[in-house]
Amino acid sequence: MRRFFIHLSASLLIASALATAEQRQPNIVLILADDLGYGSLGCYGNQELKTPHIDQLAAGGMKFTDFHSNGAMCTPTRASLLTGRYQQRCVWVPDEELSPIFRKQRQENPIQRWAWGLSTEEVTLPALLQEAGYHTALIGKWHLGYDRKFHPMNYGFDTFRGFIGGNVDYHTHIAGYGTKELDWWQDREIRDEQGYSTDLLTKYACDFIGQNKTKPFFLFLAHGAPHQPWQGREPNRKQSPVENYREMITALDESVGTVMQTLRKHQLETKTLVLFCSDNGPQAPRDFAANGPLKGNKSSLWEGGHRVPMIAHWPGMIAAATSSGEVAMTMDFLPTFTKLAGAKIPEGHTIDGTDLMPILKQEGDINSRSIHWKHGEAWAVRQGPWKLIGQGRKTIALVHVVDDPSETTNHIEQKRDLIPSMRRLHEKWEDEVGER
Ligand SMILES: [Ca+2]
Repeated sequence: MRRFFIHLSASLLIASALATAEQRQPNIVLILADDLGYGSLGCYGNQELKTPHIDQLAAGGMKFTDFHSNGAMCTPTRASLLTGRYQQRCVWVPDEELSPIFRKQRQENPIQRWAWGLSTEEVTLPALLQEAGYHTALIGKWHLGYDRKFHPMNYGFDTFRGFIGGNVDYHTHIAGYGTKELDWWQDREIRDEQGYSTDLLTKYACDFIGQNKTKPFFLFLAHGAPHQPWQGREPNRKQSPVENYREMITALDESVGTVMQTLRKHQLETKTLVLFCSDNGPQAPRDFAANGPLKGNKSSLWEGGHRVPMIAHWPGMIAAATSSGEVAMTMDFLPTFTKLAGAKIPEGHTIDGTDLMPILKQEGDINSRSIHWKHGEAWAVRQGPWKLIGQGRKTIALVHVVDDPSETTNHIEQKRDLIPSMRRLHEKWEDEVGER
């Protein structure tokens, strides 16, 4: 009998140690939509489109109403996501250093060929999680360098399915610009296959979850949808751009539903933090209300360029049906995920983002910091409810983006006293990240 109890308590100890380990290292699923606007989902007020699966995710988790992409375009945001730093602080390697083959391709087809890559010296989220024992996958879009030396598996991803460039044809998987070659990868090999890319990526994401159900994993599902070209599931069906666009968002919504169903099937829902967000504001057909009340679209530093949907879901850890007005940014993912994983950021290495778990658990706030954007000559700084927007040396607008998210009232005259300190804050930031 005594032996039985000893055995039992030892088992309990092991079980509780395992439970703690599981809790310490939750799975992380990050689903990134491409060019999805703030107003393009049912749960963010879209009237014409049904997105039941994403809405369900929002109803069971925390829906952010003041979340921002670091950039107003794809590549900058992705760099900040992977590094936890302002993309302006990251090291970028120019094309002069690219391989001779790539340089030759570029000479032959210079139009729109992207000429930079994120340095492999950067400390990246997948590499940190990999070191902490996670199995890591990028399923979807990369867009941080075309050359093979910028291949995602050189940055800490154990596996890669998807495309390197900014977009592909959803049916043929031919690169949208650049070489016009097939851009569809299985790890380090280019391989063609049949299928609609959103659905293929969903399948690979679910396969990866199934293969890794007993160990911690990081799944970065970086959908191409609803980035151009606007193509529905049937390659030969005649539809308007808006009809295609709606179908792309439906496929994206179904992808979220299928991923969640797969997590439930493997009983991983309570062991997995799921985040859904977009990399920048919309580029959408003119007749589609992509941005709700916001002004501006992709590439703009009005709210429409960078305020994006963000939903965090984790039953048991994040209370259901809550909504957060906290100001957060893409670069916050790295510190959040690495802390959850128990991963170690090298000593002395600068991270700009902030751990979001206190917000997700409703135990703290981070609104005292200022956050910054720069897009060409355009710049913006957010401090509390105020956002100052400028172009070069010129100050263009001061807006109260909490009361007036549509940015209809410019307070540049009435609130003149706020401007010098905000400008100084932004200049200090520019000096710090090396943007001036
Ligand atoms: Ca994008």
